[in-house]
Amino acid sequence: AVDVLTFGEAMLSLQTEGPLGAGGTARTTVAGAEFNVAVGLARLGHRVSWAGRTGSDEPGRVILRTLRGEGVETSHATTDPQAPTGAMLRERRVADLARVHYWRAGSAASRQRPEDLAPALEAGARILHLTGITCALGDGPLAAVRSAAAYAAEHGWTVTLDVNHRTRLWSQEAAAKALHPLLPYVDVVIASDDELPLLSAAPGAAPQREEADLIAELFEAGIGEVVVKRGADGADLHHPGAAPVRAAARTVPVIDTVGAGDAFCAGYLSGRLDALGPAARLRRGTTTAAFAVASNGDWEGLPHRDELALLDATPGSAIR
Ligand code: KDG
Repeated sequence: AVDVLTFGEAMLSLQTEGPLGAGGTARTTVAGAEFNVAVGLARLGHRVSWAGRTGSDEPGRVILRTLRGEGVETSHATTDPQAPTGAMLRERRVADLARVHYWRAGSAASRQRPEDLAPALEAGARILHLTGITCALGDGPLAAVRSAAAYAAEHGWTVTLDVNHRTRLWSQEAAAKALHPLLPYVDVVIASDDELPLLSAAPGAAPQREEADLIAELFEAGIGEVVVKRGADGADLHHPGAAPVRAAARTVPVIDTVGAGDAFCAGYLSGRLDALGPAARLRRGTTTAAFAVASNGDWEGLPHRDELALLDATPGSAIR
């Protein structure tokens, strides 16, 4: 069995250096929240399996080759001969503001079905990592998330859910309707502060509610651990009946914030796998997030395990 099983849409990603309308060249790479988490965990030495669905095309081959090159297991990934691999364009509009365009309707990943995951689930894992993005891709992917979560919960795995709300994919109402029923299977919720209302039983009323009440509601629903991501303000960890544990974000030059949340997840899950205490796992999450923020691309700059202490070096220094 692997340490972590994850699945979701990985896409060909084109990234411009400036506004799309101004023309110019774009860099090609791979993006996708679960892809980013898988790479982050593999670099930290964990065994990860990515079981998403790609088209049988060149972007699909690039995704699988990149995952394999990073040491992620892809033996349970599936290909769909009838649909293309999804794509996205990340347009750097101004310095640290990116605009995203998607071509993912009808993509191979949007046609993922529960039965595609059977071999990956049978192979086993300690953690099943899910994100709300997969739930937004269509009825098949949502059913795949539900059945995988139910299987993992029944077999005693830890189920982690990063809400990862994407307003370009679905409305708050649709997200709340899909995500709330998953909670009985989930052990660890990871969300940014503004995403917590999406998990409430009464999402319409939730935006006005206090964060503490929303977290208490998650505990009542059986969630054992709530991790709140606060970007430049760090992250905090909540357990029922215990005082929250907080971690500041690490101060680094901001190059590109996209992917920071996924990088945080990879670091946090790595800390859990290593049985680190709450403060140390948050610290690993804020450290991996800082690597993502201080480098170009979602995952390219993520640290290998022996690089985790790199950010402790004096800024501007060269390691000789
Ligand atoms: O978290 C970074 C992701 O946003 C990116 O890799 C693409 O999965 C993606 C999405 O749906 O936006």
